[in-house]
Amino acid sequence: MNKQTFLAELKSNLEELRKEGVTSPHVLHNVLSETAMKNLSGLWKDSKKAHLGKRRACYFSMEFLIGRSIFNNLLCLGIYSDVEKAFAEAGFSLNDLEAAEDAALGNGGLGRLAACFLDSAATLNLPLDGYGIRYKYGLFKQKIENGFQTEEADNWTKYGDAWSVRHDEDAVEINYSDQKVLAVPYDIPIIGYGAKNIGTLRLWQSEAFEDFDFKLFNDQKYLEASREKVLAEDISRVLYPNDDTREGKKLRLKQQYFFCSASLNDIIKKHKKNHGDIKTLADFVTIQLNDTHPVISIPEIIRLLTQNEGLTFDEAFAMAKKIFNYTNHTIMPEALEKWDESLIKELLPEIYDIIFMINEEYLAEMYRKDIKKESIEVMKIIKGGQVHMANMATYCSSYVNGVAQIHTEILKANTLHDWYTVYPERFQNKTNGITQRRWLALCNRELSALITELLGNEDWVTNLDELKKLTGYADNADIINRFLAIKKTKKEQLAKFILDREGIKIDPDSIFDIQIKRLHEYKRQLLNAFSILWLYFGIKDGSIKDLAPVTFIFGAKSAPGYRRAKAIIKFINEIAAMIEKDDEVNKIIKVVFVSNYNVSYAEKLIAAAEVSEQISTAGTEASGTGNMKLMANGAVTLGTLDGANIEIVEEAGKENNYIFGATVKELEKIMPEYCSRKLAADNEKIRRVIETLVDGTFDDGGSGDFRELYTSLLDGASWHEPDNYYLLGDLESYVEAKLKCNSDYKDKAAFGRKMWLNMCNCGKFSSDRTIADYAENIWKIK
Ligand code: 26Q
Repeated sequence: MNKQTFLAELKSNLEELRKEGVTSPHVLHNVLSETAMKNLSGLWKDSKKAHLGKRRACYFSMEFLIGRSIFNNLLCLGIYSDVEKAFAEAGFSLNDLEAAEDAALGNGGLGRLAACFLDSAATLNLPLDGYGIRYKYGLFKQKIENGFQTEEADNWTKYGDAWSVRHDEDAVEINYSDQKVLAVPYDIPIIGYGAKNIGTLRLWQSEAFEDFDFKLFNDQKYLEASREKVLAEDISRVLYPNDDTREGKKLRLKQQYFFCSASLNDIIKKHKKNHGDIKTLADFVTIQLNDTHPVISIPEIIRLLTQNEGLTFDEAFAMAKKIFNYTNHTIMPEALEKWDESLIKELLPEIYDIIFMINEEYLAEMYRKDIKKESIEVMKIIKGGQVHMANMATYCSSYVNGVAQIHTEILKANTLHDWYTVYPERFQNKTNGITQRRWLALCNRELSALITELLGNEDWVTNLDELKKLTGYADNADIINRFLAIKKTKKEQLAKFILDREGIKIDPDSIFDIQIKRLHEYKRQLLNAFSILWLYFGIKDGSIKDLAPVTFIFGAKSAPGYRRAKAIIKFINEIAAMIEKDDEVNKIIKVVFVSNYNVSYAEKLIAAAEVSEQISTAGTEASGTGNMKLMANGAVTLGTLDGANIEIVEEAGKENNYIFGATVKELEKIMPEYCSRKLAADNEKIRRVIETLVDGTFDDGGSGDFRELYTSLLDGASWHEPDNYYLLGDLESYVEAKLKCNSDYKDKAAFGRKMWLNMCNCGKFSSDRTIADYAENIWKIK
């Protein structure tokens, strides 16, 4: 892209707007984005051609949580400051474009990871393209009303979608047993840093063949006239808001098949056009399955290759095994995706037949290999009337990977143990990563400037290991003071934002202790809440003195139907209100639950954080990626030895972080005999804290939900043991670590040193490293 041409065009467009008296940030956003899109179209075309000409990788994912594109794209195009200046000169402010919507086409970690991966691949100049769904409504917008979460639809394209290009010429017909729809692709450019390569995210939208039945309309049957259209558009209407597998809904399966079938048709068509022979498909294309959500691709590619391309089943199956790889993102066996056989049979009869054949193939192979009966049963693809997607994925993939060392070890030892015994060579680890472009360079421009100044160049933006070279400044008081001053600036910016958005005033001189992630029992936001109550009671009874003022910030969305998670949000808000009213405590502790936590909010929270709460029960969080973003911005981790936390403290030093709680190994011993009731009976402080759920301290709006939380901790429920995430067991050691952290904070230089060293040692957690590893050891692309 020619910077001069672009800027000249932008300036003239802005001048026009100025003359017309336009002030709408949406109009400004669209004009800027459209000008950029026009100027990068040449490079994009070239990149697309280059990707199709060689071996390439395709990332299949139900979710791409890209967030707001505008600022990131300006950064990657190298025109951020120029545009900022052009805006100012025309009497506008670039900051106003924060009104632009986030594209929240994902739930959380898995979706954001997909977005970081595309960014890294584009920057590394690797041929990787994303395929997913263009949901009309992304993840719901959250409001907090009277302490309760409420949901609203997220109509993210309301003011247009300047970063997408529709490609009607590539529309694909998708067939279900009783319905036929059109999949229309919209392409989003993924701009590599420095704009030398542009990747493509292709999102499919579902449409009817005929918008409208005129005959019915003329008969005054208005609703029926639009029936086909509504039913077709239902398929890509909304992102499912659960980030676990509770829903076995037909529409979700239709979504999965919809984008998999469309993408595979597209890939096959492009391959034939560029390379002629279908038989070389596996030489030119490799597909990464982001969890089991796109695993229906496996039977679908076999269907396409046998029905349309004349391959035999054996040939097609062999090809599929070469093409696909599967990433697992969850340890918990109960979360592994299964579909009722009857549902697949009813909706996609041909696909069902192919799955059946794959299962037969599986059985034959296991008999040949003389695998023992019980093992064969465990790994079966079809059993108990259901299709087990993780089994199909593992059986039909070249490589299977977990997303952090410990997670991969647990997969091999438990979740996919039998598979590991049969195919050990298939298993790899790919510890997750995050892109430092968005999560440091963009969200913390002040810290970026300091880093660049000290290193003398910007190389770290594409090589995060460079930050290690700054280790020596840890004992340099001037530099640490500058670093802390920047942190203070980011805290002030966040405080202002929270005041505007939530109407809540927070003190930038207090410790910013932050837990931001989806709301889940295993992530233990409730444990954090209990620890705050522990501090509260400690201050009240005088046992805790001299606490450094601290602000606990939560950001989390609960799945709309997840009752306990919603109860936890209300509980946290009740605690916040109680403390706020207490003049003895409210100068020392403040609790804020921010509303509608999303990518853009994350950028602000992460840059301002000092303590990163990563407190999942050991063995439950596959990796976590927020932990990495917070580390890169200099927050210390207060966490368990779970997921990537283990690797984080390996890199940054245990002495620079606050680790507590039972380990995976310890829990294996503890859990079978664990009795939360006895623990509560023996420990007065634990009892004091959990009794607040039932003693009338707090109001759950008469729902009985707080009592239900209480019961789940002490008595369990039909589907789980009491306190199965070990909140009460870890509570005391957690509070200890929190208090230690709080007391350490008072020594500004020493604490600043810890924070600095976390930043310096975050290099491993760049998604550039992760993607280079996938490219070399799984995709074999260059
Ligand atoms: C499946 C079927 C039906 C409805 C919903 C779902 C569904 C949707 C989203 C299941 C799972 C998810 C998302 C899972 C997720 O985000 N996992 C996280 O992945 C991150 C990236 O690897 C890890 O860092 C986190 O540890 C993991 O929790």
